[in-house]
Amino acid sequence: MPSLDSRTALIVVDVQNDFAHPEGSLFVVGAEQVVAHANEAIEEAASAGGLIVYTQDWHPEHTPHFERDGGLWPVHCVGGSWGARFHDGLQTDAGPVVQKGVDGNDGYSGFSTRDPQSGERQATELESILRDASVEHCIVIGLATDYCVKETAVDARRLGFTVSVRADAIAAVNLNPGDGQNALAELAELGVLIT
Ligand code: VGL
Ligand code: ZN
Repeated sequence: MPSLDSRTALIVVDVQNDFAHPEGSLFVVGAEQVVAHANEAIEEAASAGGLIVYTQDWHPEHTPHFERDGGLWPVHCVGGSWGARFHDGLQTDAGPVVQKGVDGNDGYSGFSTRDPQSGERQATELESILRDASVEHCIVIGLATDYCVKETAVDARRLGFTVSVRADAIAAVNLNPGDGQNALAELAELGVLIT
């Protein structure tokens, strides 16, 4: 496994109340462990001189992402709401925050968003933050394994980074039983190391 150093970025995906707090609208079972283990990972990355970047799901009140507007999900992570805030237990001062979903764009990856009408993809600032810091390896943790963690890890591979996912610091929505396990299997196929 690549050692953790200044060429490593820890990407902390969407550890926000709606996913990570039991009262959140899209609470992910197992998220309590994720907060604790994410903090450990943040400490480790920080002491090794690695870059830490947080992502936030950040939706408008209405978006085709939400069930009430024709999509899949209950209303969650509406920008500026309690649900969109980081979980209180998370150490949040270790690096920059990249928001996705802003302007009603869809998609799950921290690296890109997708216009729900045209399907057009647009990069977020995540890749340039990593390139500016000469990052080579990404460690992806957070929520949720089967959506934003997976898509962020897939994009990181596609962009040429080596990637690992820390299994103790992720949890899955599991809309269908096994989705989380299947996501990890797909990632392993792409050469993502599950640690
Ligand atoms: C996510 C479902 C909807 C995630 C975001 O962060 O994995 N999942 N929006
Ligand atoms: Zn969302």
